[in-house]
Amino acid sequence: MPSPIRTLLLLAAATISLGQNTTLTTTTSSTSSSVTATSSISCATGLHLIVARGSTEPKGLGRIGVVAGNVTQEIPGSTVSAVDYPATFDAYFASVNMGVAAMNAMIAAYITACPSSKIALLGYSQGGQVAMDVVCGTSETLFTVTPDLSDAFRSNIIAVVTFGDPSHMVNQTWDEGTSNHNGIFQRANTSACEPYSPVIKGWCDKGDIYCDAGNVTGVHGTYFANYTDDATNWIVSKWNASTNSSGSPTGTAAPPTATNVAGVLQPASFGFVALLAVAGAAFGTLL
Ligand SMILES: *[C@@H]1O[C@H](CO)[C@@H](O)[C@H](O)[C@H]1NC(C)=O
Ligand SMILES: *[C@@H]1O[C@H](CO)[C@@H](O)[C@H](O)[C@H]1NC(C)=O
Ligand SMILES: *[C@@H]1O[C@H](CO)[C@@H](O)[C@H](O)[C@H]1NC(C)=O
Ligand SMILES: *[C@@H]1O[C@H](CO)[C@@H](O)[C@H](O)[C@H]1NC(C)=O
Ligand SMILES: *[C@@H]1O[C@H](CO)[C@@H](O)[C@H](O)[C@H]1NC(C)=O
Ligand SMILES: *[C@@H]1O[C@H](CO)[C@@H](O)[C@H](O)[C@H]1NC(C)=O
Ligand SMILES: *[C@@H]1O[C@H](CO)[C@@H](O)[C@H](O)[C@H]1NC(C)=O
Ligand SMILES: CC(=O)N[C@H]1CO[C@H](CO)[C@@H](O)[C@@H]1O
Repeated sequence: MPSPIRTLLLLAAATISLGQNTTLTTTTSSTSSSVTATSSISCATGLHLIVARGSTEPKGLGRIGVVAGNVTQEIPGSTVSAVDYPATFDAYFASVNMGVAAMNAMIAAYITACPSSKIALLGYSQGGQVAMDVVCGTSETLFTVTPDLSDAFRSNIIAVVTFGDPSHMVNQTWDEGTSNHNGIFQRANTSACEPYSPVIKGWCDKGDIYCDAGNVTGVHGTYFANYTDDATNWIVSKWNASTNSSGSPTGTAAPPTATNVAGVLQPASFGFVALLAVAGAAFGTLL
């Protein structure tokens, strides 16, 4: 079980090796221009996927976008949105909080616009922690506590998929992969995950530095080659199951347009995000 000190050292080492800025300014300012987009949501006739990339990946879907892309090949009329958040190693705690706020806002906005929509949440690494924090609430040590996802949205969420989530806990019903250790930011309270257990799958392999608190450097990057098809098929099977019982979500749906397919950023609640950034900056500067 890694101590908080070991965890801090790990993150500090990662920060130094990447030579990253430790200020939050540049990462927050880039999110401040898209507030108007809420009214432009058009409801997918297929599945809507909300994707959170891993630490240090360029803005957009990141590597786990391959899973989202493959799902859209299988489910016609599906759309994909990227969570617009810093995804930095430095100021990791603040970054996760901003990701949680942004993903929560995207879910709320989308379901408000499209009440019968079916949604999948995907995340790699830090993005996996974001997705699980959104669903379960944030309970990990050192992180700002956040509430679990509103029950009002539960029936819309048909799949939650993570690769290499640092908040991974062993022996959960949703665990996939070969890991038998908790992650470096192990979740303190999984109670609120339980109602979602049939729709969560988290892949974590033995030795992964983050989700398994392991020491095998390459493992964290192997999920895409090893599990993309498993994850894709599982999401499609959940979609199939959801459409079989309740009928395809149509209603207010408009045909997906080029502007809401892969990579387009959805609005978040930036005032809230800014507050969280201030709260999290204290941790960031420690690193
Ligand atoms: C830090 O950010 C500043 C301003 O964006 C940039 O000019 C500088 O190159 C960055 N430094 C590193 C190490 O990334
Ligand atoms: C997980 O389950 C295995 C098998 O029951 C058990 O040996 C192990 O101690 C458990 N690990 C934790 C962290 O609870
Ligand atoms: C864990 O979370 C549940 C649901 O959010 C809550 O009712 C419970 O009090 C929490 N347990 C602890 C030990 O904080
Ligand atoms: C890596 O982890 C394994 C299992 O936890 C341990 O047996 C091994 O000694 C570790 N190796 C190093 C170099 O720390
Ligand atoms: C994942 O794939 C790599 C090769 O890319 C392989 O070495 C490794 O054993 C695989 N891991 C699992 C758990 O199957
Ligand atoms: C999902 O349903 C489609 C259409 O019935 C079917 O072709 C496909 O094999 C199903 N996929 C999975 C993974 O269940
Ligand atoms: C719907 O359910 C029926 C009966 O359970 C099954 O035969 C069929 O394959 C399902 N269709 C899809 C698209 O999953
Ligand atoms: C099974 C399948 O369709 N896999 C595809 C997933 O997406 C990648 C990247 O677009 C393709 O290379 C795979 O063939």
